[in-house]
Amino acid sequence: MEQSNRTMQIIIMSLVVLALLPSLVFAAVQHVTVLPAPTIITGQITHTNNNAGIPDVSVNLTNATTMNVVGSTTTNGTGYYNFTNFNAGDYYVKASKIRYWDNTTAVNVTADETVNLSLWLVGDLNNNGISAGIGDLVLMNRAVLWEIPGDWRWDLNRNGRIAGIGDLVLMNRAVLGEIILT
Ligand SMILES: [Ca+2]
Ligand SMILES: [Ca+2]
Repeated sequence: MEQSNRTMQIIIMSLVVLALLPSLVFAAVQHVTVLPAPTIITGQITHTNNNAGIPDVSVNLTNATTMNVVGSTTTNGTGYYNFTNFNAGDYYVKASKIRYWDNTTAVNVTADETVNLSLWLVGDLNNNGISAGIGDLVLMNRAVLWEIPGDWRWDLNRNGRIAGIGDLVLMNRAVLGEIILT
């Protein structure tokens, strides 16, 4: 009788395992497929005027879904940076350094990616690598007089108005060496 009970127990256990098997296998497969591969982003941050690498640029990696900053680094002496060991997905790469306009780009990371960005010096309207030179002042004056169209780089006081009087005042003061445009 005891032997028969034991046999029955084994049979029931076997049936339970068999019944659970498909969901166990499914769970295992699901687990494998949702594990994204770790990826790498590398790139160089350069000057818009001569494509030379810029050192000491802050580069942030933001998850585009959660908007959490998941990585933060600084460019080396030749403007290169990298992010390692994060999951594939949608991200923003943002480069910023004082005296330069920020630059951000969206990137869909599926494998290792190269993301290069260029930075524009604030107040360098003619893009010759010198902020608040005479050529920049001439351009600002002409845009204020509506002789040429300006763009967002002409909004030095960041009030949303391109080539306004406030922007001209800032450019004048920078040309005179009273302030440094940032
Ligand atoms: Ca200039
Ligand atoms: Ca303005």
